[in-house]
Amino acid sequence: MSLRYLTAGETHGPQLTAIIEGLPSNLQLDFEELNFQLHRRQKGHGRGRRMQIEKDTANIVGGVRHGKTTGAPVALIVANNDWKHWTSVMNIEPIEGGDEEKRRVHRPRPGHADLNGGLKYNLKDLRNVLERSSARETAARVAVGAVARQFLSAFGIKVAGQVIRIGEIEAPANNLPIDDLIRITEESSVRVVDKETEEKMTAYIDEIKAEGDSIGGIVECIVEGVPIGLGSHVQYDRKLDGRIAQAVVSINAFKGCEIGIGFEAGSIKGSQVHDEILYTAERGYHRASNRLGGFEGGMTNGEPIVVRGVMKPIPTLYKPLQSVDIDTREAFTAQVERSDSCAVPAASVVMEHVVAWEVAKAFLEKFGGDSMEEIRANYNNYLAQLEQY
Ligand code: EPS
Repeated sequence: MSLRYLTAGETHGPQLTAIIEGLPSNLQLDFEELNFQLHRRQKGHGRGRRMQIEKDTANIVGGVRHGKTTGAPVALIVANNDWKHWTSVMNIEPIEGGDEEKRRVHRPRPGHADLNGGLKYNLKDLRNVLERSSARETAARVAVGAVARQFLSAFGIKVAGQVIRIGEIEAPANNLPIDDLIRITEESSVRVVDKETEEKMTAYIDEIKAEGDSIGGIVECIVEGVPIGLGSHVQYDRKLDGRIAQAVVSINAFKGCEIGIGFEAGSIKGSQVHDEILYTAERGYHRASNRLGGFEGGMTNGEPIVVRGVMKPIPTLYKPLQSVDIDTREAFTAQVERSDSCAVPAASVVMEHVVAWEVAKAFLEKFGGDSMEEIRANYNNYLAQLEQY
């Protein structure tokens, strides 16, 4: 059985819940580190008032004893502090005199799941759609990914993220060692390395917010220390780059994904794209460059995985867009609602975690075992095999 997870929960419901299955036993968990990752997702210039209400922590309620996984499913919950303001509207059981009808949503917001979800699930209260489609769910995905990240870390695999673009402002390229990248971006309110870019981006986000608008951007995730041969060329759904692309595009508001130089590969010559193969006794087989972002044939080639994702601007706008009321079928312009003007820095953290999850899953498929010790033995055996090759 391969690694899998499910999440449940609404943005204004009591909590988010996740169950992870397929983790080995004897993985030592660092709870502080888990909550640190959740905290990272809440930060970033451009976040709205909701993040002042929430203080996300992962509460593990199954599958772990005295800090170590047992091999049983790991269940975890992230409470919604905002729930206390929504108990009447969001009550699980029917209640007399509840606010459900009063707060019924019948005006679908362009760019959200509202209308499609209402039509598809035959729901006349669009709150039933928006509550689940909210990006609040990414808190659960980060919690799950943070567990995967700790698993990867036990094998020396590191994950970093950075913001590449917010609207018109692009960050200059850098080639920092991964530890420096992690440290420096953590100090930035927009998760960039360059200070001047940070200032430009924050001023730009403020401008967008003052206009009542929102802005998207591009984020990059790098995974270093990955062995050669995760994923496989033999079947479409075993290609790890394809699985990463699915995971990235499934993040709320993401519209695209690039591996390595991505779309640029369509406009330059083959000789300028492919990474030449080198061999030294010290490093074994490796590449002269990493334009293909660590993948050939759907398998890792030992170079760092480099993935980019593009996030559209958040569709909840203070500047209303035209839509149609589902009660009257008449046109209206959407009312003002609480929103983030830019969540790109937070999305960068989410992307790190969904990518970490896919890499951990592929790692377990290749070196799978029921305990960390068994996996480590399999892994070491494979590394010895590579050395002999
Ligand atoms: C979101 C709308 C806002 C965001 C929310 C995602 O929440 P609310 O509707 O309560 O104002 O704050 O993000 C989070 C709660 C979070 O944890 O990231 C949406 O509609 O997607």
